[in-house]
Amino acid sequence: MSKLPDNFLWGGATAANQCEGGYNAGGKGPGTVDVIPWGPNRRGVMDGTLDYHDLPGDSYFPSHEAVDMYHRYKEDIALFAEMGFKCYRFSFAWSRIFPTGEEEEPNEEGLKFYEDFINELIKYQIEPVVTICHFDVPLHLEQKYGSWKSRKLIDFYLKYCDAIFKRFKGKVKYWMTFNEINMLMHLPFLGAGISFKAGENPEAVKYQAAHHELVASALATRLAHEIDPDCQVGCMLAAGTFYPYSCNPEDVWAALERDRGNYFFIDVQSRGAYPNYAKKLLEKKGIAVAMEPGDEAVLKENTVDYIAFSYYSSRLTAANPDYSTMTGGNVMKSMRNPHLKASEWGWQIDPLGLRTTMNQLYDRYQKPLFIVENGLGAVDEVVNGEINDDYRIDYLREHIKAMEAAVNEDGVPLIGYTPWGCIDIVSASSGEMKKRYGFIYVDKDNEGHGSLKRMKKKSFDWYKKVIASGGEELG
Ligand code: BGP
Repeated sequence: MSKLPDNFLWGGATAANQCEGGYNAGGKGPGTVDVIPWGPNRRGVMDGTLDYHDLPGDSYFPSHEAVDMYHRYKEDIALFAEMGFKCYRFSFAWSRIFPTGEEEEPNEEGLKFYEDFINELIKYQIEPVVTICHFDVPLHLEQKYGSWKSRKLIDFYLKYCDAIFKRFKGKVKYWMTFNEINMLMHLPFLGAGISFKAGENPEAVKYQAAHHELVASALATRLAHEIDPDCQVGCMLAAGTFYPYSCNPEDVWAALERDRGNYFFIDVQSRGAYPNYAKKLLEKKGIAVAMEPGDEAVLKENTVDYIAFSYYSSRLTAANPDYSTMTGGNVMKSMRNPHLKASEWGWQIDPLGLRTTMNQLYDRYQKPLFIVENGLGAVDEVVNGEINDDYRIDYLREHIKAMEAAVNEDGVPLIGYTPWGCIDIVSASSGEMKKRYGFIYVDKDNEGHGSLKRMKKKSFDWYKKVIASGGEELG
C-alpha cells in the first residue's frame, strides 16, 4: 500500500448537534436542530414543509442528549488519542456561544467549554479542525428573522466568528464556514433553518438564503485571516460525483447539470464569483437574487484556502431518471447503480467514485482538499461483549486505497482524512442511533435508552494500525 506524508492529518469527525447533548446546559440556547424530532415527522421538519410548532407533545428530540459528549469529552478524546488521531473535526454549537444569536457579548460558559475541549485535544497533540456552523442555527434567529432568509444573519454570524477567532487564535488552524453548504437546497430547515410561508417561492427563498451564507462565508474568511494570518479557512461540500446512466448524450448532460447544482456553491466560495451557468439558470427560473453593492467584490476577494467535503458515494442520474429503483444516499436523489452494492440504508458503496470525485474537485479548484466525512452507517451488534465490524473495515480500507491513489498516482493534494462519526452519534438524516459509523460503540438506542457506555469496535485497533503506518498497513 502507498504511504501518505508524515504530516497527513488522520483523524475523525463529528458535529455538535449529533454528539454533544447538553442542549440547554451551560447557558446554551436552543438551536434549530433541537426541534427536529426522531421518527415519522423528522423529514417534514428537515425539509421545511412541517412546522415544528405543530409536533406532538411527546416527540423525542435526539440532539438533546445525543451521546452526551458535553460531559464525557475527556474520555472520548482519550480514546481518539489512543487510536493516534492527528486531528479531530468537530463543530461549535453557535447557540452555546450566542444563546439567541443577538447578544452583544458571547456566553463565557460556552466559550470556556470549547476552550477546555480544545486544550484537551492539544494535550494529546490532536489538531482541532472546527466547523463553525454544522446545520444548527440559534432557534431565536429562526423565530425572529427566518434564519438565513434574512440578510441580518450575516452580521450575527460574523459576531459569532469574531468571538471564536479571537478566543482560539493560534489554537485552531483549520476552520470551515458551513457544513455541506449545498444541503440547504435539499433539506432547507436542517441545512439552514429555513421553512416556507404560503405564497413564497421555495427555490427563490433557498437561493437568497444561499447568497447570504456565501457572503457570510467570504466575510468570515476575511475576518479569520485578519485575526490570525496563519489559520486556514475552508468551504465544505456534500460531494459525490453524478454518473450518467448511459452514454446517451442527454444523460451525460443531465449528470453535468446535477454536478453543477452542487459545485455552484464551491465555484462561488473558491473561484469568487457566480458562474455564468448559475446566472443563466437563475434568469431562466425568474429568480433575482437580491445583492448589495459590494457583495460581488467581497466574494471575489475572499475565497477559501482549501476545499473540505463529505463523500459517502457517487450518484447516478439520467435525462429522464427512473427513481423507481432510487437508492438512498446522503439526501440527493440518485438512481440505483446496478454495478454497486449498498448499505442497509441503501447508500451505495463506490470507493473508485471517491478517487473520481477528488480528481474532479482538484481539477476544478486547484486547491488542497480535505476529506472531512466518509464512512459506513451500519447496524452494529454487540455479541459476547464484542463488536465485529469487518464490513466497516472493508468500506474504509477500499476508500483509503482510492484516496491514496488520488494522492500518490494522480497528484491530488490532500490535507487529511476524518472518517465520519468516529464515535457512534445521532444520524442526521434519520435521527437514529441504530445507524452507527463509529470506531467506538455507544450504548444508546433510537428511543434514547442506554447507559452511554463506550466500547471499542474491531475497527478501533484496525484504524490505530492504519494511522501508525501512515496508511500503509490496511490489513
Ligand atoms: C452529512 C452530515 C453529517 C452526517 C452525515 C452522515 O450530511 O454532514 O452530519 O450526518 O451526513 O449522514 P447520516 O447521519 O444521515 O447517516
